[in-house]
Amino acid sequence: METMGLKNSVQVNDQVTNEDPICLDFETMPGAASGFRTFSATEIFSKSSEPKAFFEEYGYLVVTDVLTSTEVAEALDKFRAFMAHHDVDVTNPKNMKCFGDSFIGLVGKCAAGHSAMNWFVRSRQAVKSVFRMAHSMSDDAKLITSFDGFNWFRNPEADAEYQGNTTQWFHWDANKWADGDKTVQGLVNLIDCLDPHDAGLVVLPRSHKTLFRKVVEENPQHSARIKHVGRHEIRQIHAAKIEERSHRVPLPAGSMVVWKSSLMHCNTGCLHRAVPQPGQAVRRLASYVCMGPDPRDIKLSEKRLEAFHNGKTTTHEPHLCLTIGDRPRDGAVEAGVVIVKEERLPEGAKELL
Ligand SMILES: O=C(O)CCC(=O)C(=O)O
Ligand SMILES: [Fe+2]
Repeated sequence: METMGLKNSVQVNDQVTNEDPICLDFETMPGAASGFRTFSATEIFSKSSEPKAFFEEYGYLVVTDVLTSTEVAEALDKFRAFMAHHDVDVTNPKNMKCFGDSFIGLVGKCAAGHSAMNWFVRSRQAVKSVFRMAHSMSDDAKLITSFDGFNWFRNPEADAEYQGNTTQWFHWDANKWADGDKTVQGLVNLIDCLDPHDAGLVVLPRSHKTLFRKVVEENPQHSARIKHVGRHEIRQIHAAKIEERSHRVPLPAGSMVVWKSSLMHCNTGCLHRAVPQPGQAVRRLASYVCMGPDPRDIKLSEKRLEAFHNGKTTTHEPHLCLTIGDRPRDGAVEAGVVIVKEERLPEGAKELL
């Protein structure tokens, strides 16, 4: 694999000072320009070893063409229907209510994790194949999905309150030290986000090998979610370097990005400097996807089925099934905007339960 001339070893400075308790040599992390490469769904299906090598080295991977343009259009229709059911007309840039978190764009409420859009997206063959590759799983090993929600950003021109850059929330989603390297999360992007100032995921490449490992080493007793350490200590101490060496991942519609939950990341909304797209009400739509091997634990299966039937959105941890968000609103099931019955699942979805 092309290593882009980067040093492979992680260099750690031995001198601990109060200002820099982590003491990492950031020079071992590539900046925005280096390291960025995309792969196609065809390369995943052909079982090329390069995508996996890239993923292990940088902690994330972009795969294009996981959805065809027809599938993207179908997912967008399902999104419009879901939002219309909650009185948000996403075709009207001048009259769009906030729905979900306006700062980071995340939607977990109203059974977003069981929206017809999310179930449609997560049951695509290419999406499942990317997770099999990431977890080194054979084609016949059972994958389970989490019930993640989605993310949308409105056009900043349509929203005077909108803050734009949200890159202050770098974090890890890894739940426990030991789980850090195991969990793989991702998203499928449904609207082109190619302009350098468009909304999107921001990653700190290779930080799963550097920052994450160092924090685990230095906090062996830590049992809370790692994201809290990421938020309050490292992120502040190294803010300037993290900003400088992180990069926003440009994505065309129908592409997907997967990353290790031990990779430091955040997202950004669409900046005011982005090329205006007159009439385009929604500037980002990403369906979160997250799958892993089935640990074959009966208690977990029961918990997951209960979350499914109650329309609970979950965090990006299928093996833990931590629920967030509330139940579907009245009429959502009848209107077909959420799926909380096994017989309503799209083809290829039931096997993920
Ligand atoms: O919206 C994104 O690109 C990523 C948000 C995030 O941090 C996550 O889903 O874990
Ligand atoms: Fe995250």
